[in-house]
Amino acid sequence: MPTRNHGKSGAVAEANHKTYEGLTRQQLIEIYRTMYTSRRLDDREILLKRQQKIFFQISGAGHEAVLVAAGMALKPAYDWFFPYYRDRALCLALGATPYEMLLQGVGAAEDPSSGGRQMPSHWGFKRLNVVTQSSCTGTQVLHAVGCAEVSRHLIAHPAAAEKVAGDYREFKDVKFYGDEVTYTSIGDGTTSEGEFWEAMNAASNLRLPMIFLVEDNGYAISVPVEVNTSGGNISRLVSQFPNFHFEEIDGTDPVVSYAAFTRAVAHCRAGIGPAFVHAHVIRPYSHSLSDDEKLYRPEIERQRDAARDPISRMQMFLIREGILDEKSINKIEKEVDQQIQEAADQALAAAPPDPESVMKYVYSPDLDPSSTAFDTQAAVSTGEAVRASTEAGEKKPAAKTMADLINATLHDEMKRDERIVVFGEDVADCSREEYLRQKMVKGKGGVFKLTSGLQCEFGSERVFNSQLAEATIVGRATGMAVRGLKPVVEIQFFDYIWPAMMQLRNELPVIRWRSSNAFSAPCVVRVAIGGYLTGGAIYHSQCGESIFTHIPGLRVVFPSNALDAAGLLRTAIRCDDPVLFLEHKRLYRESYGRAAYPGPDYMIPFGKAKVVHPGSDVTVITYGAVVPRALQAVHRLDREQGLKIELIDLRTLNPFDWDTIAASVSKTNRVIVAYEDTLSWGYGAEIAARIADQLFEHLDAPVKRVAAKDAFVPYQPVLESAMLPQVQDLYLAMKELAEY
Ligand SMILES: Cc1ncc(C[n+]2csc(CCOP(=O)(O)OP(=O)(O)O)c2C)c(N)n1
Ligand SMILES: [Mg+2]
Repeated sequence: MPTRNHGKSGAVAEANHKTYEGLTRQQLIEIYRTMYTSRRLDDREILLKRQQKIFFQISGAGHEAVLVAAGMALKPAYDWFFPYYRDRALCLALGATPYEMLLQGVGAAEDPSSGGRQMPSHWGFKRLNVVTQSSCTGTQVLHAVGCAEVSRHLIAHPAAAEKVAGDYREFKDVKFYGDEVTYTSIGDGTTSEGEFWEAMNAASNLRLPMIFLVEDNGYAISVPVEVNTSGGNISRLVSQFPNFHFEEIDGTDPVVSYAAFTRAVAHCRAGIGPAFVHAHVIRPYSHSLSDDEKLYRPEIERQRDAARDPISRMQMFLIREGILDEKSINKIEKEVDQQIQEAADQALAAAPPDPESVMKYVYSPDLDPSSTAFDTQAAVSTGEAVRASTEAGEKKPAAKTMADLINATLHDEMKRDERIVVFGEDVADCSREEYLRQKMVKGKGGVFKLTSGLQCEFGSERVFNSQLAEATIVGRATGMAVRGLKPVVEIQFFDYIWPAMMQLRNELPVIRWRSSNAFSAPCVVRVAIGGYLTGGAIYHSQCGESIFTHIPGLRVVFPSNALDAAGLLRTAIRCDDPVLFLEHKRLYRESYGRAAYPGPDYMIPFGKAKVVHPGSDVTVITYGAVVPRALQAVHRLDREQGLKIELIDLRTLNPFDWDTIAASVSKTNRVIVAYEDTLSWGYGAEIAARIADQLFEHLDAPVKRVAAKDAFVPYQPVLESAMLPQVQDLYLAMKELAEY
């Protein structure tokens, strides 16, 4: 532990050995050097922006002292960091260089944070464990929660850290020491985001080894702190969260900040719980170069801030304590300026990225889920085999529902891969384990029972109930996946996926691309989706898959039967990309599409459609719960009219199987795209547009869509039937198109 010494120095010899909250005189000089480097880098970037040599600037000015202190109290490449855009001085203290930072400013190919893809000050340094960040205020705190949980998991399951050939684990290093701490930071305004409160609640409840730093500069762009924070002080509002160590400090003083961080780190490393450091800082350079604070802050207030500028305060401190004189300060400053000049010259000469590279790293470059590696045979006879073996007089394997096979697949995959954790709302058998142990209850295992028995089999630290907070479910999963776990999480109803939308649009699928493949977050988000429930109504019947297929980087899967669900879920788990796995509630226990369990290695590659019914007159392209409905119509048309309709089940929506579509439409020359979601702007719009674009000369009739009406799914069954596409609608559309 560092010695504490608050007294004024006496004799010279004593002064030389004096420490300041454990910091030596040499360390204080280094702190000043780093603080000054941070400020001068901001100044240089501002100049470069004004010269139009870089394209954006946001500064860390005024925040340097607390950030250098944090960087010194924590360990790069050992602890984990989820910072925000003001954290330049933290990254410098951890070991990032001015040159690396300026590479991001110019958008160079060699920019280690993003390869020219992100604005400057969007930190990401893989070698230091500084994890890629977005521009969204507050999303990173939930990743930090997930990251902080990982050490605990790995202590209990060391095999989970091992590399295993043949799936995503081959490409996903897992580093852990056991007592590492996760750091995350946000501004005062960002404490108003729900994700901040969700993260505080999770960290507190789980006693996670993580530090929240709030860099309170009194403003969120032009909005003062009292507007964002009731009573104007965030420390007061969070003070009742259990298990926390709290610090409220003058963040313009590096010595005070270092002492606070040392105590916070000790609390976290000891495994007692999280820490909250509320640092009062200043913001001398407006919000960004696009902002002029004179429009909303009077001169007097700006002068008050200027008097607390950490750079000049630290200079005065060093002189007052006899650590440096003016001459030596000037010398340091000259050295730093020289270093920045050289770094800037070098960065400006750095090569830009190759325009051809822009599509790289949307998905894993290592593992393609549509490859033959994911095309495996069932170990036992399943659906199709049932009929053949029955004919041969063999014993018929039990036909299981989609719910059964998803459960069995989860079970086998958890057994195979200790990196898998399962969480969500109600997914555990019973959070109060003693009830299970004493056999007082049977256990729930999901509102649809899809995760039933998993907690009993694999333990409460691998299968658990999350808080009722969808952003937390996806955000935590993202943080875990960044560090190498494989979360398979559940969103209880598609209708309630929306609180997680920020995480699902701006974080999870973007991490690989925006970090130029330095980081990735392969995980699976299972979601119960769809209607036809008779009484499901507006908030238990939604579809909306096209909203997610519109997101690059996210695989989207939508099986229509039990066997496909098993094979596709296994591919989702073993692949190296984030996957949204949509499970139709109506199909969970449908008699259509039941099958025997295909064994623990059965996989279906993504992007391979299935021709459910061959035909030559019309092609129908669909997926999910419309498949069995369309099949009924197909059989009826065959019986009544002798029409041969080719029915294609897409099975996966991103990627989708264009080859099968093209081959079929080229043969039938007539095509319907059918889907359960609302008609306009739906998934079928893209398929129809591509057909019109690329298969125009093969068409003998207009491309048709059959879908739900453009409203909401109602409660009363007659209204529900009127809203969603029915067998009769499909029948009429097929007949009409065949006759066109
Ligand atoms: C979710 C989200 N909403 C709005 C913005 C636009 N925005 C960027 S920074 C900012 C203010 C942040 O203030 P604060 O949290 O106090 O941090 P500071 O910039 O003052 O350090 C806003 C509104 C954003 N980036 N993300
Ligand atoms: Mg602020």
